[in-house]
Amino acid sequence: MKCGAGLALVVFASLGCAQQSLPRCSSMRVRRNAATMSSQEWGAIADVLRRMNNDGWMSRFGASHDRLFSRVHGNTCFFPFHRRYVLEFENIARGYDPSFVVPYWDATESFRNPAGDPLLSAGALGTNGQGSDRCLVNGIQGNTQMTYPNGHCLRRNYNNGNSINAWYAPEIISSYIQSDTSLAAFRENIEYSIHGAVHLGLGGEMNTGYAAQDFSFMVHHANLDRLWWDWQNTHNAYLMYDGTGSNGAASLSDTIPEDAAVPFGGSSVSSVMVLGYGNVCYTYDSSPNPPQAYPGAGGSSQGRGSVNSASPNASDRNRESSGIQSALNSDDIGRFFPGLGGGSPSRRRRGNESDAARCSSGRGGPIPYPAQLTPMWIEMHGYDPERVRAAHTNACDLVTILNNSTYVSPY
Ligand SMILES: *[C@@H]1O[C@H](CO)[C@@H](O)[C@H](O)[C@H]1NC(C)=O
Ligand SMILES: *[C@@H]1O[C@H](CO)[C@@H](O)[C@H](O)[C@H]1NC(C)=O
Ligand SMILES: *[C@@H]1O[C@H](CO)[C@@H](O)[C@H](O)[C@H]1NC(C)=O
Ligand SMILES: *[C@@H]1O[C@H](CO)[C@@H](O)[C@H](O)[C@H]1NC(C)=O
Ligand SMILES: [Cu+2]
Repeated sequence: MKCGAGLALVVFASLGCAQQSLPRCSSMRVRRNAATMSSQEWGAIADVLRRMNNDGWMSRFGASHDRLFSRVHGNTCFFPFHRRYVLEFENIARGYDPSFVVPYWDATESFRNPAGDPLLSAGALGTNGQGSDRCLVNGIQGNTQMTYPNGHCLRRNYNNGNSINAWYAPEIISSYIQSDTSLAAFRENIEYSIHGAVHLGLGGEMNTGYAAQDFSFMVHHANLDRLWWDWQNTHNAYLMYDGTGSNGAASLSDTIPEDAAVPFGGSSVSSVMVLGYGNVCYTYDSSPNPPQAYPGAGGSSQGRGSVNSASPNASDRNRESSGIQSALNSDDIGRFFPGLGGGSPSRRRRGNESDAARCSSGRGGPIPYPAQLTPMWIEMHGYDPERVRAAHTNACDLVTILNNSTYVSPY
């Protein structure tokens, strides 16, 4: 309807709706893998967070996420909202320290034993909460008092005592990146898998609508944003925005929901679709650089980046891809890893593709079956339980197939 109207720089798409072309950023900051950060760098982040909290920013981010909750989860706006939201946090933090950049947390790497993730240590995001209130007592936000929605210590409460139930293996996320051909499908798979698993695994503050008060939220969502960017590159689908948005059928001209506590200035979804353009001046250390020119609407089916995998580590990516190519039959590769082309029929091994019983048992083989979202989490987000169950079964099918093959995970 109003897309592109009145703007000088417009490129007309074949479907009749004008797309605004945005200028390329003159400089771009680089979001790094949080696993590579030094203790000095974590210390600098701790300093910014303390000052932002004193100035009320952590509460404002917590409150705005809480109040926008039902509009920005469970629909395709999940991705553009959180891209804009983390960017706003980063922009404000840079007012305190011009070198501040939100790092990303590749939470797949510690999927077997998340509580052992180096980021969940006293030198980084902190360990499990302590005492009956589960107060976070160490790490960059240790012993912090929050004011939203009322006075409390910043909390963390692992979902399995002092351990955390298994997260999603990198191979599962790689499968989503390769096999999902619509953003709507990719959103469901990501939001119902690694997104929920990390929130639920950490618990405490991360298991509330104001989760953003825990900096874990920012590094987690920066990672989900990286995965979206990798998906966009893999499919050359920078401007794909389909399915249901925050207010009916998704449209690039939709305004991203915002709250007065953290205003976005009326940003449209289209303004955040392409990294490196307009006001979205950052990239990821392990992802392809932004395209040389602003992408046209529609794109092509030919991906420009050979991303295909969730891992930021190039050598792990290669071992994953070649291992899958030699261990899975071509039907399974076609279903789960179409980006890897045809498999080798001589190594054919049939997996049990509907092993729902083993899946829900929580047990796992070489790659553990990922934990399910809890009924409370599903209800809190207003998800359709049937869609959540279907996504989990699909992930379990893949785990069963990988387990019942010669594939050895590099992770
Ligand atoms: C990638 O992972 C391998 C182990 O799989 C490790 O030896 C190497 O140092 C990693 N590279 C980077 C850049 O982290
Ligand atoms: C494992 O693969 C073999 C063939 O290699 C097949 O006969 C068997 O049914 C599979 N088992 C499961 C549990 O999928
Ligand atoms: C697949 O798994 C189901 C559930 O565990 C089981 O009933 C069925 O026999 C299995 N099929 C094959 C071919 O292994
Ligand atoms: C993993 O697959 C192997 C081979 O099919 C099977 O023997 C084993 O029971 C599986 N493990 C689990 C925990 O599913
Ligand atoms: Cu959120």
